[in-house]
Amino acid sequence: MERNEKGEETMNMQEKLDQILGKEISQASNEEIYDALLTIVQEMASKKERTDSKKKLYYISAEFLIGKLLSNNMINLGIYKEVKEILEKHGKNLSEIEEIEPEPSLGNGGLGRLAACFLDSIATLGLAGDGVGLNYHLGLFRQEFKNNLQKETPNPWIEKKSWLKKTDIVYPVSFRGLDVKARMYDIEVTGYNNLTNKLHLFDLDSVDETIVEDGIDFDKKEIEKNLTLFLYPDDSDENGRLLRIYQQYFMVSAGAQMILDECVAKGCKLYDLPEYAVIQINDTHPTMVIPELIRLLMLRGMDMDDAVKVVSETCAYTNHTILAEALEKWPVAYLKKVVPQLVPIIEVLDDKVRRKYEDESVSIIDRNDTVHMAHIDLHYGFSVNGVASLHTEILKETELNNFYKIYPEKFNNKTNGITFRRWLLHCNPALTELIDSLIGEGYKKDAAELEKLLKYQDDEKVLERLVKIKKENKKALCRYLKETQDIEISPDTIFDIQIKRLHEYKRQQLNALYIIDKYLEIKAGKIPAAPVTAIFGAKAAPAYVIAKDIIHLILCLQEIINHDPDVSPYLKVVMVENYNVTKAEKLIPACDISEQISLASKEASGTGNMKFMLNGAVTLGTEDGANVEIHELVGDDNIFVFGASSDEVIEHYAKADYVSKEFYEKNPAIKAAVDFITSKEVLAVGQKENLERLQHEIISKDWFMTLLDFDAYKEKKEEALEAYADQKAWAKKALINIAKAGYFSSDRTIEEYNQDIWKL
Ligand code: F58
Repeated sequence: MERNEKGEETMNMQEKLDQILGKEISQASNEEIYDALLTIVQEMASKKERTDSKKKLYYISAEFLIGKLLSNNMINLGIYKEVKEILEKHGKNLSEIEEIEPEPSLGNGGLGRLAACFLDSIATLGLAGDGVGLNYHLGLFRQEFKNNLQKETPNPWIEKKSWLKKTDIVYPVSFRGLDVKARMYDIEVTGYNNLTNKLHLFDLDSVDETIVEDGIDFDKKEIEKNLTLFLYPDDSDENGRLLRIYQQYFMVSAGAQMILDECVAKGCKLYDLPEYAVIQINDTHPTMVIPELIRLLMLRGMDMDDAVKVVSETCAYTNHTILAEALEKWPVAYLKKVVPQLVPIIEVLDDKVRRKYEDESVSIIDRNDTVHMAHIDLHYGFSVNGVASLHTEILKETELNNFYKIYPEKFNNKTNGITFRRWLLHCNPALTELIDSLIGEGYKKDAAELEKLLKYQDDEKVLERLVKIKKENKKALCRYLKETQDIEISPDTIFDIQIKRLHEYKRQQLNALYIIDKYLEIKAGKIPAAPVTAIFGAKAAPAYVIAKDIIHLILCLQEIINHDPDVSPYLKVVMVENYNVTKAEKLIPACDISEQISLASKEASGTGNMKFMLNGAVTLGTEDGANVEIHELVGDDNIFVFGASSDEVIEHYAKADYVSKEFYEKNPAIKAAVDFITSKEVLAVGQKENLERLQHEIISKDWFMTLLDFDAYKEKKEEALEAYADQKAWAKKALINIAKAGYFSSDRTIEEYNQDIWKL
């Protein structure tokens, strides 16, 4: 026994583990040890629970892509090393125990992962801020590959013993003709050496997983049984779209009631709500919180004008996209079917706008009786931010220019960030150790200190160690891919990685066309100097046909190329199945070239680009999103930039003068690559319908201008591959990237949110 500051006897870690296990660690199974650690961590985290300060942030989001929690929580609680050593002493391996934890399936992509990084930084900075979201039982779908196609299956992740804590807190939520109860579950969010915040996830007791059959199909009308089954249920039919409104309203109504309760308990008189709460609306999915809060305040006796004012001073909005199709719009008729109580409020909000501004384009309800959700946020929130400099500029100057002219003071930029606890300390312990040994540990709290590494940029020993660490991480990835997908790749090849949601604007198809071009060259006898392994990871939205066709093409290329003895020594293709946070943690530390090749102007920020940089990969990218800021930080010599600029792209759209067919017809390499999509080689392993559809799309439409950038991409990629040959020069680039990554710590981002928006 040890003694604490008060002189009381306390158990040390080993004793705690022994006690919970009721047996020797060496005699316990990995599952038992995982359960015991979960108990210990939860107990420690609860003891660090924050007592609320007057003002608190509520980060409302449809997604929280939190990843596995055990190791991260242990790192943040400062017990990771100790536990690892105790386990090792008893013949147990922490990474095997980590495998047991299911990854919570509560997110889709960058938006959800950003929310998770933010929760970590908010807690780490000691700010009072909780997350509010939904507890999806089957999460986003699980991706499986069959016959070179993506198949979706449910992704159940909630086990008997988990990080979720069921609470007794329940709020009534009413839909048209249906009253339900929202139960709150909590996940504790540990800060690094700091107190614990909470992620509140609402759920419905009556949800029934057994109604799901045949992949991810279920009766979309059985709201009581399906409400929190899936994140982003298929919205290609009306019932699917209505279900999304049910989900959104369920989340914001329960969230709003919780916020009001918490504030009132602290003495808030409702008129002073902005002094007690600030609500950050993560994209438009939680936008209904604005009319819902107005409604709730009116129910509590406030008149509408006051309620509008109070809510407008409480809510702030983050925009994550300029893609028009991603900006949510709901027909008034749908809202009437699900949440008729909000319709009169939204109509008044629209009316107020119309009285003030003649410009039809800023109205909330348009001529087709459709509600533009972002417009509610823009008029009735006090802040709107983009997520990277370029993105915010485009919002101001182009996409939301009409709003910017009305409310210039509301617009601000918050360049995204990532938590270094997960994306360096946890996922790359070897690199962390090297950095610790060179510059100390101060960078863990103040990421800007990473710049101290710059003084080692010509230190051969340091550069050699960097190369060695990368090689070991690549070997670990090779073992993992062999175990999980029976794929064999060599750590002696260049690992070129593109992992992100599958979307045409992100242009995985550009990478695929490059691979085809390379394949054809090798077949024609042009042997490349350096062998490359092209690695992809991506899920396509189940109803997004072309995205699924692109996955199909990549899987076909994987089968053809990896089995071709002429080509596979120089080129291999890997499509990682069911890409998620856990897989990202293994892929990113092993990467040499980070593919960030979206069509300029379309990627709001990107955050994978930052994770790769921090782990010593060099970016091959367009001047898009946060790539622009990476470029500015590392300088021309330490990034490979190509392609049309965002101004050029925006001009092409304005003039509608991009014709992909001209590129296809005039450029023989492009023609050969595009033709290959329906060649006999590919048709032998693929589906004609899918491949022809994709090919036709590229030749006749190519909305995201893949062919426009093909030559520039190929040239830059060759340059990068050649540069890799000089290992010392490459390691220097890697080191400079790591040293300059400090700016992208989400601690910096959160400090900015707090200073400019939340003011906690
Ligand atoms: C992402 N958005 C942006 N949306 O694409 C990325 O550039 C940015 O770095 C990130 O947000 C964080 O700001 C994103 O992940 C989605 O997943 C949508 C959710 C709703 C359905 C359509 C996709």
